[in-house]
Amino acid sequence: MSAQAANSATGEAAGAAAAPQKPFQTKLVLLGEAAVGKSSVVLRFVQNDFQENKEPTIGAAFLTQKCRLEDRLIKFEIWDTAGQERFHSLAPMYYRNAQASAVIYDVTKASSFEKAKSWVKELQRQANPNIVIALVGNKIDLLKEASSSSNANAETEEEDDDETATTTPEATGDSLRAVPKDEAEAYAKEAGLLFFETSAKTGEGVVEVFTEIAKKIPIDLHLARNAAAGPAGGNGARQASGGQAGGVDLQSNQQGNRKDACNC
Ligand SMILES: Nc1nc2c(ncn2[C@@H]2O[C@H](COP(=O)(O)OP(=O)(O)O)[C@@H](O)[C@H]2O)c(=O)[nH]1
Ligand SMILES: [Mg+2]
Repeated sequence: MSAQAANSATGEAAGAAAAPQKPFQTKLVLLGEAAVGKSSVVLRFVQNDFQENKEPTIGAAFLTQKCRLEDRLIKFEIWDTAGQERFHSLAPMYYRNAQASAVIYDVTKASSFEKAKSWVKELQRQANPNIVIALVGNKIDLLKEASSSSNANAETEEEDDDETATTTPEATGDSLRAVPKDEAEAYAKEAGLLFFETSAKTGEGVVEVFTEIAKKIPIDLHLARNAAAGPAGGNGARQASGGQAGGVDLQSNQQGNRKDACNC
């Protein structure tokens, strides 16, 4: 394995007082063009942090995060792959036994959406047939930024009513958006994918991606398979849950006091 299994951040610090339920382990692989924010989305999910100039991932990085979904404890084992083409041939190693995948693109970059679609095709052809795939358009904070700064510009540009200069996409409110949400959503629906838009920078939508993936993974099917393959791991044990129905309640990194499905 030439993969760099570094960056081994684990989200398992807390929870010593919790009942010793063995979590259901689920392998999730992140795919997408370089620089769309794969590592940043995971960093937001696992450590609730964001780095403005994140260094590119080499090979792949491995991180874990535990979540509670209703009465189930789920441990995401996340493989964050490098997006560069030269690492493409390593990808099957990461998605081969994955139960879930988040395929990420940058909403301001059309080519990254095309690349996301090609990852989806590859997964649908070659990955586990039950794999849960989420399509994730990241960096939506840039749209909001652009829209507020271009509103300010709009007034000064009004008198300059020439067709060539001011009708560029950059001059409009939704300027930076290169992938229309409804187009991506329609594609996701047709291809049977979950769909989200996120900002790793602000955190918007990130927890929902993992919550909805966790809900969609056919845990009982996987448990039945595991049981058939060997002694059961005790995943069926019940545990007192602090999580809301249908939500994911992370077991660690509890910063902040968010009211949605997850505390991270
Ligand atoms: N504005 C903004 N920048 C982001 C976001 N996510 C990632 N970035 C930036 O995009 C660059 C690439 O991010 P990275 O996570 O390394 O992308 P990766 O190659 O797909 O893993 C970095 O400079 C990040 O700070 C986001 O949601 N919003
Ligand atoms: Mg990366």
